Order: sequence, then structure tokens, then C-alpha cells
Amino acid sequence: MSTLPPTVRLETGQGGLPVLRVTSPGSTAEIYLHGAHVTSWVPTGQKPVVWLSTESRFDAGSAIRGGVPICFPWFGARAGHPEAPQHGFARLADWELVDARDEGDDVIVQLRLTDSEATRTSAWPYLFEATFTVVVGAQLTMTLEVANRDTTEFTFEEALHTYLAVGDVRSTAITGLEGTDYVDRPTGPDPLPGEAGPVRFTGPTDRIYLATTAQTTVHDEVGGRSVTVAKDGSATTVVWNPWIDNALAMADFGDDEWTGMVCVETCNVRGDSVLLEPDQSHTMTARLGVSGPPNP
Ligand code: TA6
Repeated sequence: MSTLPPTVRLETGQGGLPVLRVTSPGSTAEIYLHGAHVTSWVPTGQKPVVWLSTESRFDAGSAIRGGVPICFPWFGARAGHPEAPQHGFARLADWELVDARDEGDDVIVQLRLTDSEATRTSAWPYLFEATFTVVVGAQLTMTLEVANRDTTEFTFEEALHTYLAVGDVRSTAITGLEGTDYVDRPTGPDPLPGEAGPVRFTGPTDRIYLATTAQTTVHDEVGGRSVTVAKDGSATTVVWNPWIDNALAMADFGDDEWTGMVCVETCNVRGDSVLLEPDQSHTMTARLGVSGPPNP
């Protein structure tokens, strides 16, 4: 990677980890090379849209709590491998910055992760190349492309596990998933029939919505705004809020922070896992937008 445009600065972030600080006319963003982890997106005139825990760890062995973790090449636990990290190895890996450039009012940053000795001896030992492209502007567009560089087919799961900031999750509704069957993870694994109305939060919520390509909208009544999550190349949407007891149980999650966030995750997991033949690739995109009264 040669020189950076003035809109992108490589600096030392929390925990001494390298971070890209991006400034565009439409918004600012932060992306840690650790996990290619977006930790901030603040549209001009708005409060932060992407949520980050004040208790997050920032060290090589931990996933950052909040932002947009990249879950790859599995989601959740890796069956048969209790030693394997939750949500795969990508969010724990150091990604390489391969491109940074301006395009009109947008700033484009591209990071890459390829197989290594560590991944080739992991619970998912295939040869691959993953490219994560972030377009920072009036919207935030994140694209994960996975290429099969092996001589055999492989299957993977993936998620852009987006944490969104809300004024109060108890006064938040998510539209776009009406009538969509879902797995309620605490009581799963059999899918439940979709609900007629919007998703509302009255307790711990951890739902895998299946076979949906729909855009969702997070209606943040207390925050006075709406955040849209559009997607391409994704057939699964996960919605998560830990609620009280799960928040208390997480050392990297403030005890009272659960009211200020909700995850809307752009995924391909479980029955929507992706199968790639050698030399094939797959692309999944999540695009965030915000509308509502600009905050003074
Ligand atoms: O996407 C929801 C979920 O799978 C929850 O079950 C919870 O585990 C959450 O992800 C956070 O996982 P993490 O490994 O980041 O603590």
C-alpha cells in the first residue's frame, strides 16, 4: 500500500492497535486493522450510528465489542470444535490495508485477509482470500468478498454483525421482517412462523431470520431517527439484544449499555451458508443510511 489520501489517516488507536481514521464530507469512520473492524460511523450532523461498548477490549486476542465484527468463516460456535473461537477467526486476525482512495465525495478503504498457517490448521483449513471494502460517505457501504483459492469446494458462514446505537431499545421497532420465519436461538432450533408486526424488544432477543433479502429499518423513537440496513448477497438477518442478565455476564459490555444498542446483522448462516467451487467468489454487502432530525 503506497501513500494514503489526505482523507485517510493511519494512527494508533485504543490498546495501541492501528486504526484508520476516515473523513469524508458526508461522515467520518474508524476501521481497526484488527478484524478489519469498523468501530465508528458518524454521519455529518448526526450522533454516532454504529455503537461501541465503553468496556470493549482492544487486544490481539479479543474481538472488539460493538462496531461491525466480521464473522467468518463460521457463525456462533464451530460444531465439533469447542476450541475454535466464537464467530470464526476473521475478527481476531490482522487484515492488510490494500487500497485507500477518494471517489467523488466518498472515501473507499479496502482490506484483505488470506489463509495463513494459523487458519490452515484451524477448524476451517481451506485456501481463501477475503476482501473487505468500506465506502465512507453519506451512507456506509460494507462489502465482504470471499474467493475460493483452494483445489476443493468449501462452505462458509458469514455475518457483518452490525451494532447500531439507539436511544432506548425498549422504544425501538424494526420493520422489514414482518411475516419472515425465524429461529429463536434461546428456544430454537426449529423455525417459528413470522410475526405480522415489527420486531419489538421486551426481553433478551436473539433471532435468525431465514431466507430474507429484505432491507430493514430501525425506528429509534427516543433518538428521533431511523437507520436503514439494506443488503445484497445476503439471505439471513440476525437481530440481537442481550438484555439485562446477558449484559451483566459480559465483561466487555457495560451493565447498563444494553438499552442503547441493537444488532441488525447481515448474514449467510445455517441453511443459507455459501458453497464455493475452486476459483469462485461470493460478495455480500450491507449499506447503512440514517434519516431523522439532525442533532444540534
Ligand atoms: O448474533 C447474535 C450472537 O450470536 C449472540 O448469540 C451473541 O453471542 C452475540 O452474537 C455476540 O457474540 P460475541 O461472540 O461477539 O459475544
